Amino acid sequence: MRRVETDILVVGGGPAGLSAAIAAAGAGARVDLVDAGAAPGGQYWMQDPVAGATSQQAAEGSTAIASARAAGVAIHSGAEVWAAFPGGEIMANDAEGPITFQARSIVVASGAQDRVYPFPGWTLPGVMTPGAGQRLAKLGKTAPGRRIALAGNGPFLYAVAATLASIDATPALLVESGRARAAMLGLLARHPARIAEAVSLIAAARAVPDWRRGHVVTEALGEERVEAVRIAPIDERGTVDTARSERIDGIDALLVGWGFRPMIELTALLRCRHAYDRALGGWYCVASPSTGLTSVEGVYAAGEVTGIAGSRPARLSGTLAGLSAAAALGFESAGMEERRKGLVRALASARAFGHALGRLAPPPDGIADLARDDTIVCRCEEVTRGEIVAALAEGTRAVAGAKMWTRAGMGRCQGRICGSAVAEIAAAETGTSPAAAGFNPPRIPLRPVPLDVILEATRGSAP
Ligand SMILES: Cc1cc2nc3c(=O)[nH]c(=O)nc-3n(C[C@H](O)[C@@H](O)[C@H](O)COP(=O)(O)OP(=O)(O)OC[C@H]3O[C@@H](n4cnc5c(N)ncnc54)[C@H](O)[C@@H]3O)c2cc1C
Repeated sequence: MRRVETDILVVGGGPAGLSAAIAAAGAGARVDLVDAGAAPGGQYWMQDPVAGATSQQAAEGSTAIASARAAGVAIHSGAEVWAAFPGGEIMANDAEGPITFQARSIVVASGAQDRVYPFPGWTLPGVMTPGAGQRLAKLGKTAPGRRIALAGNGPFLYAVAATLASIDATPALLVESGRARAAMLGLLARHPARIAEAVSLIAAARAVPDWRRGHVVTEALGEERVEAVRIAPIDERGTVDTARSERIDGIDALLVGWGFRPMIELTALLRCRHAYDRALGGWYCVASPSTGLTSVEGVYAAGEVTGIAGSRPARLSGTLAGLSAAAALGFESAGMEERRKGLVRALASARAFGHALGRLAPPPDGIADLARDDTIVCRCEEVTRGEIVAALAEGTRAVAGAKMWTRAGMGRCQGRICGSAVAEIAAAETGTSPAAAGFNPPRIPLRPVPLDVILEATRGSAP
């Protein structure tokens, strides 16, 4: 079995992880970076292993990857971390089998994933997340359909519209819950450096022939696959007015998402402190704004896992965490303290913008109530909303309790997909808050791994 001893292990090769690795290696630390993707880059700097860097984002990513290699970072691509133990032992698995890392410090930069809420018809073929549709377009140069409906909230929808347009697959319909145009203009006035990016994203949205603001998709309709969608407006009180719903036919792909949720499974396994803010994606790992250190000694966190804020804060927080982790191990260089102070200031401003954006376009209240009693909420274990509501009526109040009662969140994704919805259903049914409903404590293995890999990795290792 491969065993790697290192100063700093970075988990995640997106903008945050690559920035952390470059900074820490530049300071003189031995750094290993492990990333699940076929190539590092994460979401924003996604690399196409076949076509190479075909966009500005991908080109920035390939420059960062080259810098990391030049700084001596050992990059382990196609490797998924599935276990972590106190004391810095981390287990990953790649095509050749298990790798165990023994690190003096860890930087978790595990990013985010699309946040979804179930609704009738969401399990039909042709319904997917905007992130999945974007990935198809970016990596496969394949359109998810011929008449695409794109729905949810936030500027990510515009970014997906732009990516689809780049392969001549401009969506036919854009259904967006928000309509805070004045507030958006006010925010841009306070952050003028972001205006050019905003203008190009809005142009991508404008190119969509049918753009409905202040609406949500309430149902996907079809026999074998999605063929139509039902949409409804949001009324003055912010609730979805299903009485005024409208059916739109001729749709063969529906991309729905409600921003992102931080991937906290590893930081939770490492027992770091977490906090809840719906506008930041729900549960996120709490990290010091001046170092990136979490509540656990030697464990740092950077990027979207510390709350959804965007790619610029991801880069800045990664550099800050990498420098801080290196300094804590004694790798200090001249001018490092000044550099860190500058990073802290830039990060505060970049995060303020990202967080304000999240607060402008939160998922509408009651969005989890679109699911009916017979709608599947947990896709892995096929648990319906009605079963979860019955468990709540019998006495459970928390996400972890609903899992024990119904198996929701017990399947192979461990609740990464359904967790946000179960928390909001629990909050609505019991009159509490999603924060009070908590989250599923993650279990080893974090990701599905073959049994022989577990056996080989754990032989003679920590329990
Ligand atoms: C689907 C999706 C699409 C996005 N597209 C855009 C976009 O077009 N424009 C934009 O501005 N922002 C986009 N974002 C927002 C994105 O989060 C960026 O802000 C940026 O990529 C965040 O950088 P990060 O390093 O924090 O995380 P990421 O870029 O998400 O990188 C995290 C990396 O960690 C890896 N990882 C996670 N867990 C493990 C594990 N257990 N083992 C090994 N590796 C692991 C992941 O595979 C990933 O490569 C997108 C987000 C998502 C979820």
